[in-house]
Amino acid sequence: MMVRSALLNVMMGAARKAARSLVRDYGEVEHLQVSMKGPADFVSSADIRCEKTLRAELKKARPGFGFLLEEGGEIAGDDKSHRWIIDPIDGTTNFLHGIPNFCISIGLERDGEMVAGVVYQPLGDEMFHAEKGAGAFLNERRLRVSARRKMEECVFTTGIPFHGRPGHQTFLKELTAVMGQVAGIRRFGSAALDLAYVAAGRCDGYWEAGIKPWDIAAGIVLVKEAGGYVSDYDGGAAMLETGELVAANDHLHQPLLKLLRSARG
Ligand code: LIP
Repeated sequence: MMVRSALLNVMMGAARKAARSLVRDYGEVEHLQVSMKGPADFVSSADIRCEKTLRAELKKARPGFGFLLEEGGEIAGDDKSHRWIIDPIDGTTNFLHGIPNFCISIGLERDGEMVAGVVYQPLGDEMFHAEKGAGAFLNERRLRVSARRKMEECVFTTGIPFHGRPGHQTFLKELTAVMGQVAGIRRFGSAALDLAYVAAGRCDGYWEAGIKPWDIAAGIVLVKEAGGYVSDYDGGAAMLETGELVAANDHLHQPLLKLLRSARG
């Protein structure tokens, strides 16, 4: 019988509550107020509403914890050890185009280490959750990363830079280096769900550069607690700082890292 900590219950409760308005907004996406944060970088009234609910629920449960919010920015708390890292809608471009691949992502950082993560895909009611030392789960089912060892049997996910984003040429070199070695590459449009799918063994690995801490904070805990490896492009642990991340099982992590490094020269 799986016993969930009070902390995870708080995080999952906040995600479910915020998802109610999110699913409603998704049904009326064409009527949403949308503004641009930068080239092809959207924020909608749905992002703001969802983030407000998450913040209120988590503040009520843990008043002293700080926040790093995609829309609201950094908010210091009295408790300097704990910080929520939140993306109200990861996959915003999908959401605004009516593409049903988006989620709520809540990560908890303790003294600089990610220790708990929730990624909730509301349309499919898929609640991915993990806590340091307690394993990773999809709803009630325990998760393990895939056991595949051969690149040619693997499906990897990644993020493709777009209008206004840097790194197009570097990404094309990475893609060229990887695509000839594997069974498939997918671009789903949500880093948090990409990491959840690696934790669930649906995909065998994921890599991306130019991502934000709130896109990956929760997913890092999911992959680690499902027995996978996560690093930055140098093989270190500075994913949140560098915005570069490579995740896979222990057979594939180093070979994928090597391919990316050879491509980047
Ligand atoms: C998205 C990430 C995705 C990345 C997109 C964007 P958002 O986050 O999840 O992996 O490729 O450029 O950053 O903007 O939907 O929260």
